[in-house]
Amino acid sequence: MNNIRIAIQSKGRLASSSEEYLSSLGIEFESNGRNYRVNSKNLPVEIIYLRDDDIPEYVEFGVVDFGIIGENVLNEKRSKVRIVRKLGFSKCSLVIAVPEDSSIRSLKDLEGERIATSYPKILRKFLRSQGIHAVTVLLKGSVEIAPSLCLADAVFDLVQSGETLRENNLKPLFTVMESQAVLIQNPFLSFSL
Ligand code: PRT
Ligand code: ZN
Repeated sequence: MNNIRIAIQSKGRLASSSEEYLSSLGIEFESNGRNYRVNSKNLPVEIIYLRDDDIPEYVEFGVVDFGIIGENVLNEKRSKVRIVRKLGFSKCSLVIAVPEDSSIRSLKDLEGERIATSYPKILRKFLRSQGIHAVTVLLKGSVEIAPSLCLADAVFDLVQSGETLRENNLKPLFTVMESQAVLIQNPFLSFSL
C-alpha cells in the first residue's frame, strides 16, 4: 500500500496546531524545515506542506488523502471533500463590519452599498438569503482598510480578537459564520484517520 498523504499549511495560523494534531495521532516526524514533503519516522505516512488555500484541491483530486484546513476556506471553495472532524483550533468568525460612524445600523441598510471581501461566494450567498442587493468588492488582502480609503462602505472578513477591526475604526454588524480548523479527506477514500 502507498503511504497515506496528509496535507497541512506550511506557514501561518494553522501550521503549528496542525503539526501538534498529527503528533497527537501518534505520527512521528521531523518538523517542516525546508522540505515540502516529509516522511513519518514510525508510520507509512507522508506529510505535505502547502499554502492553506491549495489544500482542498489536493484532497478533492485525491493527490493527498487527508488535509487540515479552515472551514472558511472550505466553504468559499465549495470543495467536494468529506469533513472527518472539527479540530477545535484556529477559531475565528466571518463578520460584516462597518465604520464606527457609519449610518449602516442593520443588515437592510447594506442595500446598494459596497462590501469589500476575500470571501465573495459566502458573502453573496448570505446576502441572497437576506434579500439584500449589495456590490461585492473583491480584495486579496488588507480588506479592513477599504472603508477608510472609500473603496467600500463595509467589510466582510475574518475576526478573531476584534483588534484589527478596532485599529481600523470598524465595528461588527453581523456574524455570518463561525470557523475552525477541520480534518478533511478525499470522499472516495475507504478508510479514515
Ligand atoms: O500562506 P497561506 O495562504 O498558507 O496562509 P494565509 O495567509 O492565507 O492564512 P493565515 O495563516 O493567515 O490563516 C489561516 C487560517 O487561520 C484562516 O483561513 C482561518 O481559518 C484561520 N484564522 C483564525 C485566521 C484568523 N484566526 C485571523 N484572525 N485567519 C486570519 N485572521 C486575520 C484576519 O483576516 C484579520 O486580518 O487576522 C485579522 C483579524 O484578527 P483579530 O485578532 O485582530 O480579530
Ligand atoms: Zn491562504
